[in-house]
Amino acid sequence: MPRPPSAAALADLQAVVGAAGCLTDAAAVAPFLADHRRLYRGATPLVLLPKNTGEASRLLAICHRELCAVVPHGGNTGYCGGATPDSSGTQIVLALQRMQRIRSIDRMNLSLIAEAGCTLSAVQEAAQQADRLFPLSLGSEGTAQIGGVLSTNAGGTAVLRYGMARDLVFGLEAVLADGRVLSVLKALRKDNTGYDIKSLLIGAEGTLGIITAANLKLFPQPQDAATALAGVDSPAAALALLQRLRDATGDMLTGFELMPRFAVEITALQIAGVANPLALSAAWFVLVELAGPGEDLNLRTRLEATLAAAHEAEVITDATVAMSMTQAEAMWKLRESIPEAQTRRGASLKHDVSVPVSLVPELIQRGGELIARLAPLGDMIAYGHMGDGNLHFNASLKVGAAVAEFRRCAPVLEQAMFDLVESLGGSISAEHGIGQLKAAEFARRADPVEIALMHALKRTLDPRGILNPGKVLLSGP
Ligand code: 2HG
Ligand code: ZN
Repeated sequence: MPRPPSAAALADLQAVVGAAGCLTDAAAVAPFLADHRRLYRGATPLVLLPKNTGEASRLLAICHRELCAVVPHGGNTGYCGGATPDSSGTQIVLALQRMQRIRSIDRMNLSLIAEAGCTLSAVQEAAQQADRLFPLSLGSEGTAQIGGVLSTNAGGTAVLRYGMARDLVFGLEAVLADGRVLSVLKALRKDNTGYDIKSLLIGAEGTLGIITAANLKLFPQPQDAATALAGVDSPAAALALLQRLRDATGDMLTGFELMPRFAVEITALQIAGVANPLALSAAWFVLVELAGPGEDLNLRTRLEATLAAAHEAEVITDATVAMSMTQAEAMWKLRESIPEAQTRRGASLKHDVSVPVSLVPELIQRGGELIARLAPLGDMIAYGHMGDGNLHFNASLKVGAAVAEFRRCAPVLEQAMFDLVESLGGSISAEHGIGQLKAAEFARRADPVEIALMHALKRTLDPRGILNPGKVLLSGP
């Protein structure tokens, strides 16, 4: 069991990184103590900022020897409190933000080695400069760091075509609980040797080791892209549109994002510069993106033809196809600003869930009924990555309604929502992970054998339970 760090242990840790590598001043430490959604507030004696893997390794060796708990910290854009220390004031924060080198890019092999503190945008830009694509894309990509993105196995808006973070990794470098450095950074498309250890660390939210660098998969830059906003009457119609687009465009379909009219309205109202597509008078909107080599037919023509046929068949009510990059960017800005608009509008209850794609309409129907019944002070705002079967099934407090009363509905609504999702064969956490937010529900609902195996792995990789205690697994090793 971890214990409060002694003054001598703190001094040893500070000596490894020097004055430039640690923060103790209250104002400097404050940003590391609250999570992005302001659900949690913790305390720490020290924030450590190692500048390389060697320093991170020495820090972990000390923490292991001294039984100090360590909370790894990236860009702090997570939704589940995974990077926030507890309130005991004994957990050390280890932030990777100074490790932001792109170590190498291999255009021929389509690979790039980035350190954990690189922002996702920095990785995308480095790939782009080499005329390659790193496809993972999130609203918070300017702030999210690659170490956190991999530790949480982040998803985002291009999963449909390219997969989640775990699918985009050749190899990893990580510091283990005792300070040993695991270095499996090879960029091989085929390497069929032994257990897939790197995949265990991805998505483990820093509970099995701390990712310090990764060798990432790149792709050729698409030569052509097309973006459109389509209006549909119902989620079932959106599903029919998805089917048509898949049939007509195969894996050129890179994005399929569903937004209710209400989400579009509040975003156009709250966020400056967001294009208002409300000339389309639909109940639901779908943001569609195609990308690919565009050899025979340009993709915009192909998208227009598919949408025209869908309109003819009364699957969609209307559509706008972006005629320029600026218009396409405006459509994405609308979609990606929804979380920010929700925050500005007031309190919200959020559920990041997934079901088989074919069941999304049923999820929306039944989930909407749950919100109306169990959280009547909220408006349903279910939106997101419909192509992946992943919706952010949220409720936003109605204007002028009582926030405390609304928040009191959260536990009952969450139980009902998770029961519904499970009855549909879905997941209670599609892309945001477990962190501390869902650790109890995960422990309660997961297959007991799976939980036992996770504890066995935790005992092996972190026998003293110093790595991110209380996250993912409710109790220690
Ligand atoms: C998104 O897809 C994020 O925009 C945020 O995952 C989801 O606000 C949310 O619930
Ligand atoms: Zn999302």
